[in-house]
Amino acid sequence: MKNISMSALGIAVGLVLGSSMVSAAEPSLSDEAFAASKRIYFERCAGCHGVLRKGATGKSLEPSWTKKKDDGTVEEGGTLKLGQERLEKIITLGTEGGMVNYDDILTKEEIKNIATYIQLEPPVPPEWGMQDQLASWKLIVPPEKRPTKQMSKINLDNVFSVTLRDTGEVALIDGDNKKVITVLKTGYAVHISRMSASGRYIYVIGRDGLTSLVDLWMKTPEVVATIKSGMDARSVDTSKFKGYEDKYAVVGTYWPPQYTIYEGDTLKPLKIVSTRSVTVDGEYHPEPRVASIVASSFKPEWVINIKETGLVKLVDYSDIKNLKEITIESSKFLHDGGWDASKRYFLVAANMSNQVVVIDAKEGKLVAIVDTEKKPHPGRGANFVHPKFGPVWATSHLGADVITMIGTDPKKHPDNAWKVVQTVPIHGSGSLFVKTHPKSKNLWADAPLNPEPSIAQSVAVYNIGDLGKEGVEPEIIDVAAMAELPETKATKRVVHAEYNSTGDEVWFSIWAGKTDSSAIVVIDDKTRKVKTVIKDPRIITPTGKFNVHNTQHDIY
Ligand code: DHE
Repeated sequence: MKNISMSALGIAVGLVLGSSMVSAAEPSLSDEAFAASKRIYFERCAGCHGVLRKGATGKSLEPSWTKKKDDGTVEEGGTLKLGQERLEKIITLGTEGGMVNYDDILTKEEIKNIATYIQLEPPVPPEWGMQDQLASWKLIVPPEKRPTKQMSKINLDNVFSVTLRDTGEVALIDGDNKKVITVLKTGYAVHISRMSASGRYIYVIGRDGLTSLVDLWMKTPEVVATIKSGMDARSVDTSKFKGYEDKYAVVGTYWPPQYTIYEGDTLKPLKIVSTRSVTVDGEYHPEPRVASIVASSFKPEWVINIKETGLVKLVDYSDIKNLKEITIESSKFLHDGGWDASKRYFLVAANMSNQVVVIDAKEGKLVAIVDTEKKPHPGRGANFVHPKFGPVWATSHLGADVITMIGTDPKKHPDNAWKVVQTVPIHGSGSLFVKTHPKSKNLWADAPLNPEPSIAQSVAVYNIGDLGKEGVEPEIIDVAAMAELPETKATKRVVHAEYNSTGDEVWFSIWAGKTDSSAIVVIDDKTRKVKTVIKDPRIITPTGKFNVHNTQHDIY
């Protein structure tokens, strides 16, 4: 069994020179442990810390910060100054800053090995170009063999595509009768589902970069095409502008750092564009990952947010051969975001800068960079009319126990536009998603990454009509208890609210352990009481839920 170590040569030299302390301090792993840790790092850590470990939502984990120096002391001047023991502790227990505890996810041995692994130089994954993509492309049912009209009687508008995080699947659930229509194999730890402009196709992106195209018109919806867009991905969207409906899809990858444009109904790759470039600070970055993507309704354009560089790209898809990109300088570590209610302004969290960036999709320029509390994390955010400040967009925070509201109406409420008009307390930090619906009077927020189980298992709900009053407090609802699931070791994190198409029900996922049976809790939005608990042995680790109508029309 060969050992992989940081500097085998250095150790040999050290031994020859008689400095045995060097070899004692040098982290090393067997080939097997290295390969297993590499997989765990990719599945659990790379999303926040980056494949090259330069840091983004998570801190830099390059050996200069993680590894003790050869004399056994820790690096000075950095924020981490770690070493094996402290790394193991952090991975086991998590941190206040939003890193989850892994003691109920990984074994002690895995934690020990991953702590060692991140003190070794990161292996660089291969590139993934056109030839690789074409070789991975599977057109399972070509367009001419697909139905020409909807073959089932399902109310497609109210279907939910539900991520089953740890099984590499999505469940399609009929929102009318709450029955699972089908469970489809997709990529590993699917991240999001997005709809084509017509509402016929669902595009599902796996963390492993596998893009799957689902045709809802079939009697039982099926995956009709797949392609491996890269090794690591989070975002996908489609061409939604008039005249381009269902024509193109675009997938952004974390690795390689690039986006790819596809034929909308086949996933045939048409063009790959690298996002490697210089950051807003003027430094070259080798891994600027594609975070959120949205489709403009003003122009044939996608808004593509590049995390590490802090650049927002407005990509004109009207002429793919002569592709035009507008590059907007904003703020670093762009992550998730959504449209304001008018769909003219896109608000995106620059989460590690504690800011929200506002882009005007009509004028194609930066409008504002709004300072907020620590680590805003909106999902797509929530739009509603505030009783005092007019139209606002709200976000919750990973790093602060508040909800932030930003004014979004520069015409009628110019004094409030692009300012934080109010913050209200939430039951804890570690919140990921807020949600409302144009027909609802409620604003909901989860807190699944809070280290305290009673907080992670509950949600906060606000009366929108009361937000103008002094001392607003939310109602806290223990949604995990509503599911009446058996006791488990893992926290039953309640995550991601999504409304049904008529806006009178709100759905929450119970994100439990990967072998625990789980559920989706459907709450009556008016009474805030449980309406149905969707249980099915196939529902394992449900997280994101995407209602066809709301996703198709960007309603949130
Ligand atoms: Fe997400 C959206 C990245 C962890 C559930 N997540 C997004 C988006 C990005 C992103 C860039 C925006 C996509 C878009 O709109 O085009 N997420 C990341 C990460 O890098 C991170 C922090 C770490 C990782 O390894 O992936 C991460 N995300 C998670 C989770 O652990 C969550 C809670 C559970 C899960 O399923 O993996 C999770 N992310 C989601 C969901 C959305 C999302 C449900 C879509 C929200 C929406 O309403 O649109």
